[in-house]
Amino acid sequence: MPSIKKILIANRGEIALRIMRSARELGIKTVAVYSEADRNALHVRFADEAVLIGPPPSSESYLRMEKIIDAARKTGADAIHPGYGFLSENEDFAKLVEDEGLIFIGPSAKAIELMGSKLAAKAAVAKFNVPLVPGTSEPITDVKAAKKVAADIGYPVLIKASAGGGGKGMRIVEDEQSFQEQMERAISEATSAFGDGSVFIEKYITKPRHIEFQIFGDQHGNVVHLFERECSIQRRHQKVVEEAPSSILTPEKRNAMGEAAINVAKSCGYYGAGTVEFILDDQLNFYFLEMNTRLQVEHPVTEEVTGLDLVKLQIKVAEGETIPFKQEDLKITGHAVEVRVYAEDPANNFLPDIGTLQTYRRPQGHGIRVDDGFEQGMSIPFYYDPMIAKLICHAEDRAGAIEKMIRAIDEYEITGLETTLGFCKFVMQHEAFRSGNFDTRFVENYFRPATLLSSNEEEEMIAAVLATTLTNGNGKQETESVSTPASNWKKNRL
Ligand code: MV4
Repeated sequence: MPSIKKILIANRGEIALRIMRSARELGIKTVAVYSEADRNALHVRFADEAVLIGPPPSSESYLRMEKIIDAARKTGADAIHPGYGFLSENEDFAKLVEDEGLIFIGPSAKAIELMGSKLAAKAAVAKFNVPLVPGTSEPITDVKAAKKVAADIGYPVLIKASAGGGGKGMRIVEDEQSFQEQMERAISEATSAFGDGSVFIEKYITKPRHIEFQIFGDQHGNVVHLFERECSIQRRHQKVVEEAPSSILTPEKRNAMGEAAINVAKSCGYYGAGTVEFILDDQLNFYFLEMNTRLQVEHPVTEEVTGLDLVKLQIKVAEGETIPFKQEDLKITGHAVEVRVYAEDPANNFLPDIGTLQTYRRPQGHGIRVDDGFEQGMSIPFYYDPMIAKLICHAEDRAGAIEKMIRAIDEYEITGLETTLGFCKFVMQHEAFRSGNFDTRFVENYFRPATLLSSNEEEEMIAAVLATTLTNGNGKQETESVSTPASNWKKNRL
């Protein structure tokens, strides 16, 4: 069994720190790579060694495979952890790492490649009796044949790009009249975005819940699941709130979905950490959507409810060890909620608000975890994802975790830039979220930018509404349409 002595972390920010911490606890040395924009970044300071790999744009640094391999060679690293994003789901990179005689801390290049194609993934999991959304299992090319399939499934249908994922390259088709146009657009978009114009059709599930299972495989064919995370609160395919467990799964449904998730992993000989994404319809039928072949941003909620360190587990199975527990040894303890804190302005269409963290004070106390990569005085570089931190709360039950989250958000002090903290608090206080009665349309259904206005801004807005009412002579309509967000905001006062 090869034992890893030095890991190069091919990433930056909070996840690079997260990985280095676990490596250090295992007595493993760490190597950071960094761009010119990250010279003073915490992941560089935290690592035992650091190698500059290029200019700020990720296309010239964190995405440069050969520079990263060079850095590993130079420092004598024997393994590479890709984190999430960047090269984490690039099968060519995984292959390059292995060809170099290094350990890729992740699945095989083959598994990454297979799951990267939605159609290939569907074909593989179908053989393992994993439920799929009704639709085509082959790429569609002929409009007439495709229309027939759509009519059989029943409108609305969704056209998806095989090479897409995470919501990229999807088109809803409401009726047969618009089918041809939408199909042509989907193919042309897929061709230019992914270099692969293969598209397929699925029944459109209109109010889905997004529930994903954390799975783990070792290199000896063992696969377990570490239960689910619910990630239905999203904004434009960007997750906002994640929790474990889901508030709608019964133990029976959890077992059935967990078993299906394990079968997805088995269908591609998976090892390492992976996530199997399902959607649930309003009857709680579940369908496999896609598999993410990496450690996910939201992995901490699973760590909190299982007590496991997923990064340590990743390192152990990468070294060839067997998973050190059985499925029946695992249980869910309490409830964990995570919110993502972004340097974005919710009042201004979530525009990135890069700048300096003039004040930066983390919340503290029982059951609170903050995974971040910044300190007071640092600025958020404009080149990368504007996530400042992940705030995770763990309590005995869901209500307790939500109350703790509200307390933690109130205690979190960030000045110098706009953040999504207030927006996260809005979600925590919303009746639909608290009751568990929500779906992936939560944000579009309930959130209006004016919801988060400060009281000063609210007064200005009321004044503006009054002015409109007085001047246009058609006050009723105007007043109603403009005043709704403001009165909404009162109920959810920060
Ligand atoms: C769907 C769907 C409804 N019906 N597929 C979005 C991300 C990608 N993983 C797949 N997605 C969806 N696929 C069918 N057949 C709705 C979505 C979807 C969604 C899924 C999970 C979480 C949030 C979402 C937001 C919009 C659409």
